[in-house]
Amino acid sequence: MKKRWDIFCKVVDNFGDIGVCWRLARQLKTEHALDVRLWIDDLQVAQRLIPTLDLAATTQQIDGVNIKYWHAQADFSDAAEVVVEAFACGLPEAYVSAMQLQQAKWVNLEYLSAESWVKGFHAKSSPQPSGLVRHFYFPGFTAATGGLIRERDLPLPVTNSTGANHTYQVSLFCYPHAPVDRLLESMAIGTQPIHCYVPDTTILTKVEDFFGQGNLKIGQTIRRGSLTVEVLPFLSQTDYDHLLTRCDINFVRGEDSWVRAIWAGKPFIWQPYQQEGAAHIPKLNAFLAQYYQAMPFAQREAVSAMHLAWLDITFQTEVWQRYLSALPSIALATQQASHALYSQPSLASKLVIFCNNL
Ligand code: TRH
Repeated sequence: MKKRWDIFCKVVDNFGDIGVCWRLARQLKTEHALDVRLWIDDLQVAQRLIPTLDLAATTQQIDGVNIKYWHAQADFSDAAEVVVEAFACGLPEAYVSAMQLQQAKWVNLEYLSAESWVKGFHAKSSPQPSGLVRHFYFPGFTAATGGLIRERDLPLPVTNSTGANHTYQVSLFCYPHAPVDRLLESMAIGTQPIHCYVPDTTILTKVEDFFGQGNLKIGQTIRRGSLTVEVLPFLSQTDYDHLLTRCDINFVRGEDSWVRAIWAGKPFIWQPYQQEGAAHIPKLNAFLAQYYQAMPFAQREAVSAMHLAWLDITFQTEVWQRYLSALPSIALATQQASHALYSQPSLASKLVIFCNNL
């Protein structure tokens, strides 16, 4: 059993890198009793998800995880037995030398995708000039991949009633190029009352533009037609997870909030991270085909149309209305699909077995 693990996290942009690494670090510590150091190169971004993080401390312990500030002058002389390089972030040269002495096991944690090529690349290895071997670990949705990040004690997702006369609670987290104004307009003109929570992110200006009101404040609510928008602070990761479980519909993006929406088990619309050559479109389609495979055709059509419209500035109100009309059956299918994934071993437990067998 290899006890000492290091995770290296470079915050490239957004919150997904730290979001995934922080979750994984805590699970390795609390569920597998490993000694985990999490190296983070940008404490300021990390602090938004982990509010108790001290920006001035180069070493600190939170939830049992030893968080190290990753900077050029840090001491890299002591390598762990297992090293997780998140998203090909690159390891410091001095640290790789220390890994050679230690004969450390080296795993690169890749991005999540439901595409079929993933199973062919998962667990492949690449010998390095240093004599070390780098292994590729792909998260995924099937037994042939590295699994999905999920806490061991996470309750099974449950569905709220989405019956008539119920105000739908919606959470909205997306990239700023999403057709936010058209979505809000569709919500405002519909007959279904909607309460939309918007955590403070880069889309706030788009919300302000829609209401024609600058400088929306945290905690403020604002109404138009059937729509009420409530501005939330940027939440801690734990509070954000709770928000997703409370809402009837979640708009999520990237990687970590996407997986979290799956575990919340509520209908969700995922906006993939935009990639060069529109590589995010096959990624989206592969996920929809995989996740909703058991869903009746008409509902699958409504879900798929909604996801594609959400990528497009010509977003049509009818697509949103069709989605809402199908919501009770989408909710049921979402819960079933999430339950099916829940029965698979989690990423952290598969990763521990994988690394112990290296
Ligand atoms: O921020 P993201 O767009 O991250 C992305 C993706 O990971 C993408 O694949 C990657 O290439 C790019 O970063 C670099 O979306 P994601 O992955 O959902 O991460 C957001 C994290 O922020 C997630 O852990 C949830 C958390 N969060 C909060 O803690 N509080 C909040 O209020 C909100 C809105 C999010």
